[in-house]
Amino acid sequence: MLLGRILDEKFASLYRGGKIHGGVFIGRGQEALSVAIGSSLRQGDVFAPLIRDLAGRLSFGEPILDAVRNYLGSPKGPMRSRDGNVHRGRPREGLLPMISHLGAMIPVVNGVLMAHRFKGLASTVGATTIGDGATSTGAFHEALNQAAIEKLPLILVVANNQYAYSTPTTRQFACKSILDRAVGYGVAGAETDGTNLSDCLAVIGQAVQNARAGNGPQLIVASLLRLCGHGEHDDAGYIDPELKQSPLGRDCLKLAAQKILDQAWSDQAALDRWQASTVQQVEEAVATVQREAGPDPYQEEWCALACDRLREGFEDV
Ligand SMILES: Cc1ncc(C[n+]2csc(CCOP(=O)(O)OP(=O)(O)O)c2C)c(N)n1
Ligand SMILES: [Mg+2]
Repeated sequence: MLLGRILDEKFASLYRGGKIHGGVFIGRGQEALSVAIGSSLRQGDVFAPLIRDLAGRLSFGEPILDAVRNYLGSPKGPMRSRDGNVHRGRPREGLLPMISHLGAMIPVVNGVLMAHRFKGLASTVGATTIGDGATSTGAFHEALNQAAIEKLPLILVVANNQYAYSTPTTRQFACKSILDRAVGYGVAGAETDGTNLSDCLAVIGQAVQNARAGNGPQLIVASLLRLCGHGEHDDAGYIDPELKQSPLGRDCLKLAAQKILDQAWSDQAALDRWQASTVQQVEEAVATVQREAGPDPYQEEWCALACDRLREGFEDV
């Protein structure tokens, strides 16, 4: 969580300094939920993160350098300078590169899970996240229905952060809770407090266990508030001040730190050391990438690292 927060803040700062072109999208306030997904999965599982999932990516095993190289346009990055922010991944390691069209990652995860089934790979699961706004897309409905019919081991986590851009949830759906939709599709559903790490770990851990045991798709709805703009270009001035003061507006990172102190699992001095060493880790990664040469279009073979197989003349031996 700490690494995700500090790295996100570094990207925001580089963006403000004009060092990152395009958009920067951060997950401030959503780290507990995201980390709970990444750390509940294991090798062989599939994770399809969304824009606010840097913390989840890191806990699933994405190297810090992948994120930094992608944002700073290094040709050593997973997408070789073609993408400037979040559409990166390592498909062979189960980390799927993000498609921006909302809802589109769910059928992709379904497809991978079907392929696992055809190959006879047992007990792997696939998890993906989606925002409250994106639950209204056609892709979401079609894919959840497909997963339900095929009884796929899909864990679909909805981060209900109360807004889609500036549109509040009252303008997005008329049902009381997004969880009501689980009933309509015949899938299991559970709610979690997205600001509370322990709760997220318990609920998502259980959902992963259920999916792995063959109980079909699991819909998790987490309530929280986006503690930042949609992207770093957005000052989020439209967010209701009452929501900020409500329990939804609590900072999951501060709550987790407080719990560590309350339970006497560690002390403030240790938390301060973690903070300092994480800042150092991030600064070193950024310095490393800033020393790397930029892309050279004349030397480039124009093939993404992820898809050798699509290259003309590629032979699978
Ligand atoms: C199908 C589709 N429609 C519109 C967009 C543009 N868009 C990108 S993010 C976003 C808002 C998403 O809100 P939500 O799903 O609540 O996620 P959040 O940003 O709050 O995490 C929109 C409308 C898109 N990427 N895909
Ligand atoms: Mg939202």
